[in-house]
Amino acid sequence: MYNKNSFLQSLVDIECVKFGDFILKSGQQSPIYIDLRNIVSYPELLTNLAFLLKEDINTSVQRICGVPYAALPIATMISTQTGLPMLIKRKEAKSYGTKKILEGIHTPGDKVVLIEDVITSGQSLMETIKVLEEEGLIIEQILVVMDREQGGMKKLTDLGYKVTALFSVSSLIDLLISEKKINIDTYNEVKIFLDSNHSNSPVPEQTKKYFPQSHQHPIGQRLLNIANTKKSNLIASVDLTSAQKIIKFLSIVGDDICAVKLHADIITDFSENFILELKSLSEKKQFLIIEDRKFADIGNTQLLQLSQGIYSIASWADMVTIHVIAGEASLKAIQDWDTVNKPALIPILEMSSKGALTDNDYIEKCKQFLYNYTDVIGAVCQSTALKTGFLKFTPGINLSAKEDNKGQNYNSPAFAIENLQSDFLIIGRGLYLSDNPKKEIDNYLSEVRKLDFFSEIK
Ligand code: S5P
Repeated sequence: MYNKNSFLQSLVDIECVKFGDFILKSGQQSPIYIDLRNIVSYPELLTNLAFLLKEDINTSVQRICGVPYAALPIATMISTQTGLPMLIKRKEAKSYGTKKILEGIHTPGDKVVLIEDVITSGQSLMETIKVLEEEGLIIEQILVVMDREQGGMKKLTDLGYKVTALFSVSSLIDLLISEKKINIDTYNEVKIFLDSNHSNSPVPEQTKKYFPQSHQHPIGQRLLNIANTKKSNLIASVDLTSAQKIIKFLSIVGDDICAVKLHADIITDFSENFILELKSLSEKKQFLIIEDRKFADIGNTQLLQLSQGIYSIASWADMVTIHVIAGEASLKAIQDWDTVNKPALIPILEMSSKGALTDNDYIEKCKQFLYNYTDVIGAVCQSTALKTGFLKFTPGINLSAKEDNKGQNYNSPAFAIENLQSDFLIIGRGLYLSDNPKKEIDNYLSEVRKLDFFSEIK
């Protein structure tokens, strides 16, 4: 009854979607025009749309809010169908009375689903998000009716929001050509228009992801071998502060992880003895060691931080993280360092936390030189795509939490592998705070193994 395809076709019938030569609000010329506002004149269609959208709403959501104005009637309809209380964001605050900008009952911490009709750059959504977040509300998910595929989805995903679209312009024209509702010339014109606007590359296609098999760097290759043998791409981020507790935790989960990630500087009783024990356990249980030092300094200082001081990182870590904020020369200094004990480098390209400053511009600048350095085996990132042969490490992974109360954002293992195309999943509190880490790591592993991630040779 509520069918996506017939809904799309109706949009053309009622001229919410038109083909021709149009000038968009941005001044840009476009062969396709999309304006869903007229849906309000077709109550049955509006009911259908609400039905299609509500299917995707998470059970954790407590409030619903539409981006003004076009999505207000859609949100209202969903609210009445689901019983989810609604919030209305005004375009501007009232100049009298309460001066409220957000109407409806809410308390800080409430989880909200945002509804938007058409997403282009994501600007209107960002304005609504800002108001809601300033009120202490949590944007649990964002549902969009139509993605114009002009960068908005990617922008929001990069910022850590969970955003999904019911339709994209590509899926719309694919359907219309197959139903012979548009001709091949119109189809091609829209395709060309979309391609030329894809510079902001949308969220990666949900192509099936397989775990990589080979790597140019010996440490990268060892990591892949361990992961392939264990069928585990899990990296335990053990942010515990006691050496003894770290060792105890690793003796429990060591068989099921391919690497451990540490912050040596938070260990209150860090010692040479701890490193000896850690090394011996890593050999016995077969996992590698990452020191999450996140260097961010000039080349000379970084070399000192790697080789000297109480941590003497280069003498025990297989891999180390590094921000390349100081520029290419800081990376080159490590690459040029001629020593036997040199950890492989994992630059931080994109951070998982809310409001991270690692925007597209920064990431692209880093990518311009990263790939030239053989010590670099991959990068820490979220939605950013990496060149083939570079390993993608993704933190902010948790099976149950969506965020912490300090800015961290979480995705599930399946989402990271399928949507972010991650190779390795970094899990911290989701594991080490668990009452039963052995059982919990099995839960993570079974979600990963369900995906057939390790079953095929690429
Ligand atoms: O963007 C990042 C990069 C890193 S390395 N976001 C992160 O959370 N991390 C690290 O991953 C962070 O320092 C912590 O050690 C771990 C995530 O821990 P969790 O407890 O939030 O899972």
